[in-house]
Amino acid sequence: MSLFRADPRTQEARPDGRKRLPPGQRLTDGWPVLHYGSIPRVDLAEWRLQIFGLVEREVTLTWDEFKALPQTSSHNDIHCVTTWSKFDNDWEGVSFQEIFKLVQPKPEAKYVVFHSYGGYTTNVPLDEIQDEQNMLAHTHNGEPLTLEHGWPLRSLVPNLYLWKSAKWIRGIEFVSQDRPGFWEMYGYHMHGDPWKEERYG
Ligand SMILES: Nc1nc2c(c(=O)[nH]1)N[C@H]1C(S)=C(S)[C@@H](COP(=O)(O)O)O[C@H]1N2
Ligand SMILES: [Mo]
Repeated sequence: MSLFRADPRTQEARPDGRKRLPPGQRLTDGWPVLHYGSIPRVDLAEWRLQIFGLVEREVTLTWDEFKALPQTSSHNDIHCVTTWSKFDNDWEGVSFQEIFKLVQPKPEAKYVVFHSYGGYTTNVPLDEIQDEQNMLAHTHNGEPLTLEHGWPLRSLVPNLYLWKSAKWIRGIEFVSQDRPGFWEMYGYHMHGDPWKEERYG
């Protein structure tokens, strides 16, 4: 049986007018697990989120401090560069807007680099994460993230290919110049817009 099937939702338009299913993508019902290397295990008591670089106030949060920040939810679709898309995900977590309030990015900050436990990194333009649906997510469809999907916390940038959404996040660095992360150094696109098929290069 195929993971993929015809679904009328793939023909829908987004509020921004773009087709809901980006070019070259197929819809899946499951949720494939993709990452490089092994799953890092972190004790919540030791877990830290470090927010640093070009900000007025560098901040390191414990898990309790993170959970005490205002929480938000979002509903969106995710798109993996290996061509699967998963529609109608419900996420809960903290929006990047809250993080910006906390640390106050300096005007010269133009990009962020996400750092994960285990060493993974990925780069995203700051402009790209302004919207409310971009967040640090701990809950998916009402359940805490499973270990393989990034427990306890992942970043979520659903308008870019999913490699830009770092699982097991431990740091957010604000930088002025774009800097390739893990897959970007291996030839993945610096930006990664699924509607422009910015897969590689
Ligand atoms: N820390 C970390 N985050 C990561 C990766 C990784 O290797 N390590 N892989 C990325 C890639 S290539 C994809 S497609 C998505 C997959 O997320 P999922 O396993 O929850 O579907 O995670 C992204 N985030
Ligand atoms: Mo990926």
